[in-house]
Amino acid sequence: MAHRWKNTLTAQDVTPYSAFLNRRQLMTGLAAGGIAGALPRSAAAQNSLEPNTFEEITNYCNYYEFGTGKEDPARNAHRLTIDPWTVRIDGLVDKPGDYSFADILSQMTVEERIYRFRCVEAWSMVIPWNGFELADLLNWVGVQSNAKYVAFETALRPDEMPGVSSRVLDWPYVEGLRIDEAMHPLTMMATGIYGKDIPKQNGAPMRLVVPWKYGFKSIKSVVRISLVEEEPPASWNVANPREYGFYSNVNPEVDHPRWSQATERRIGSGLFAKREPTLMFNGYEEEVAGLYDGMDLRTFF
Ligand SMILES: Nc1nc2c(c(=O)[nH]1)N[C@H]1C(S)=C(S)[C@@H](COP(=O)(O)O)O[C@H]1N2
Ligand SMILES: [Mo]
Repeated sequence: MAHRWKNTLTAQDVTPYSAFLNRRQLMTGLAAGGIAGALPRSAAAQNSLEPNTFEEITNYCNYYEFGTGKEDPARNAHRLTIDPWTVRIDGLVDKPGDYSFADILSQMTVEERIYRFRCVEAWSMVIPWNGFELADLLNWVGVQSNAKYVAFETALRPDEMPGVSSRVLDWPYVEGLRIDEAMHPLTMMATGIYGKDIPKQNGAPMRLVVPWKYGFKSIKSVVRISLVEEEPPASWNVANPREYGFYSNVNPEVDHPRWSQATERRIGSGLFAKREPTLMFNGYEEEVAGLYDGMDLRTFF
């Protein structure tokens, strides 16, 4: 189940470099075939497919409801109360309602997915998420045939979120996907990182993860999911439509008006590390390019 998708990195693909070294040391004493077999692993490690550490993932965050500094969410998000947590699922669905997070979880199969994560600001990480496919949730509530988009909304709690007194964005934070993007098996609702409950600064108790899109599409702490007919508003697109499109697929060939998107800085790679090339659809081209057949990706950026 977890590993149907070639570009879904698995624990085997992203063996930490230290583990690889240990294995290679072990294998050096073995047959030559063993060494050759270990070499591609070296290439993979140098290509930086090892996951970021839990500390990196949970201390370098964007969650503007808790402040615009990268360390503000880690410092402030403890104020968010997540128990109880209710998600309203409404619009063009057979079973609309207010679902508790616990009810949702009890219906879903949680698995590990190690995904590349690329922020529009040109930094990236590799994150071992735990979560379930959004499609499973949507199928459970029953999507009606006229639903064309899915709209998402983050909690808005001025008492708990010091960042919302600033009007950097229109609150609540909202996002949207086309229905085929939402139903794609790579699209998940994350409920954990490294096998632990997802920390509040990363979007507890559940947040969207769309690995082939810029990070801001992956909306945190979701309280509402609506199936709709028209393209829903998306916070960054509303704030600056010239700079942030509705689709926001990772694309090294379409630059942000103020910076290049051709390369990225891997968080944790060190001050003097080389920037890495950004991959089309963040490396998930084989799986998702078909969703955009016939679309001009410069127009629909
Ligand atoms: N509600 C909400 N969701 C959000 C954001 C935000 O400010 N508010 N920031 C987005 C951006 S720009 C990115 S890059 C990712 C960051 O996720 P992470 O902090 O877990 O790495 O969350 C996205 N989801
Ligand atoms: Mo981002």
